[in-house]
Formats: sequence, structure tokens, C-alpha cells
Amino acid sequence: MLLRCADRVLDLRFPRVMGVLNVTPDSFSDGGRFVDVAAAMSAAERMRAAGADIIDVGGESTRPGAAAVSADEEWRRVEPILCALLERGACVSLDSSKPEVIRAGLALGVHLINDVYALRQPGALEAVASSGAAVCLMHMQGEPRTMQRAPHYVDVVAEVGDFLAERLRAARAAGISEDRLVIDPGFGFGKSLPHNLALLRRLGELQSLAVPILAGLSRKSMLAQLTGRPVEARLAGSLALALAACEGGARIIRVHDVAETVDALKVWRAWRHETTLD
Ligand code: 9MG
Repeated sequence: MLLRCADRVLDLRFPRVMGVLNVTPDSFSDGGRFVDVAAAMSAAERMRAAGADIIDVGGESTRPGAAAVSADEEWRRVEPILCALLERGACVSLDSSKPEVIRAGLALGVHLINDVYALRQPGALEAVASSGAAVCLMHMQGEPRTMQRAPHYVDVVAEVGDFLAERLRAARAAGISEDRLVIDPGFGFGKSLPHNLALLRRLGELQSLAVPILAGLSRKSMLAQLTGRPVEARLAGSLALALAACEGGARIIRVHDVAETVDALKVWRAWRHETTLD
């Protein structure tokens, strides 16, 4: 299974690690309004050295209840980081849903668009179609500000699958080739704990859509419910969820703790007989 991402090809016969780089003022700031580019870049370089295959750069938080930011502000935050990462030869994903930001990122040469709205904003589909970049189409019920209030499904796996199938049809119809498409069930995006667990348990059913699956479970609030741990103490739970997702067929794992996830995946691959230890 190969993923075409602009000028490169990612081999997804085994799971790859996507490192999360949030460049919002609360993540890397000098205490004021501005994101500290040097601090963000050293975090990115640490992730790359630890084995991240892709760095996912986002300038707007999608956490439940997070405030929206303008396209100008989002771009002001991410542009210097995207430029520096691309200059250093990194495989770069842009976490954005805004067509203006997506277009600007593609013009710089980002390799993948990670869109939690699955290219539903007017102009987003066309922007990706006219590039060679890959795209991750994610499922979300509702919108980030309110999505966790009362998520409801009759059959969460079937409904998420139907939504992703429809977005894949739209992407293909817009001219995005098969080898540039990735899907994501959107753990925690308009889902309760039973919804998230059902999706994880039955993740393999999404393989019938015949494109690679990305899973983002790292440090998510389902781990607070399962372990009672605060966000800074969810590493063990995140690793367990990452391996469960690999068992369900996920081929890109989006994480904060890259070094630990890379180690866990090495063990998982050996157990799976995909590597030899001699
Ligand atoms: C931006 N972002 C936050 N969580 C995510 C997840 O689970 N998947 C993807 N694709 N993006 C996410």
C-alpha cells in the first residue's frame, strides 16, 4: 500500500508515525501572542530524530470548546514552521480545514492535508484536487465547539463508514487520485466513550473502503475516562490504543509521544512477524 504525497511516496505496508506539532499560542508562546518558531522547530526536530515519518502542523485547536481563529491568524502561525520544515526535507502535513490556508500550504509544497472537516468547506476539495498532495478525510459529528455535548448514533461504525464512503466519492469525483486518499474515523470528534471503543474494536470494517486508515488516539479524553489520568500522564494508555489501532489495520498513527510510539510499533511488528530480530 503506497501513499502519494506530492513529490514523495510513503510506503504504508507497515504503520507510520505522524508527530503532532500544534503551533497555537498556548503550545509554543513567548507568553504573549506569538508562537515561538525556534521552540516549535526544536520540538519538530526531536520528533523527526525519534522516527516520525510525517509532522502534522496545526495552527487552530480542534479540542472540544476551542475558540475558532481567522484564516489570516492561522496562516501567520503555521507559515514559518511549514517553511522551515520543508526546507529541512521533512514530510509535512498541514492540519487545516480552511480553503485559503489549504491553498497557501499547498503552494508552499506541503505533502498532506489533514482535514477534520473532510474537505467539506467550499473550495477545499478543488484546492486539494489541483495539487499532488495526499489528503486525510476525517469523520466528525457536529463541530469542535459543541461536538461532545450529546453525540448520537444508531450504529456508529456504519454511520462513520457511510460518511467516509461519501467523502471518498466526492474526493474522487473532484479528481483526487486513489493513491492520495486516507480516511480517519475521528476518535473523540463527536463521540462518547462507547462510540470510540466500538470504532476501535471494529476498525477493520473500514478497511473495506480500500484506502489507508489514520488513527489519532494520543492523549485523548477517552483515556481520562478509562484510566482517570490527566493529559500529561496518558502515555501508557496512548500506546495501548495505538497498538489496538494497528491491529485494526491503521497505517498512520497520529501521536504526541513519537519515540515511545516508534518503540511500541517495533515490538508490535516483531510480534506480527513483519520484522526479524536477528
Ligand atoms: C487535528 N486532529 C486532532 N485529532 C485528530 C485525529 O484523531 N485525526 C486527525 N486526522 N486529525 C486530528
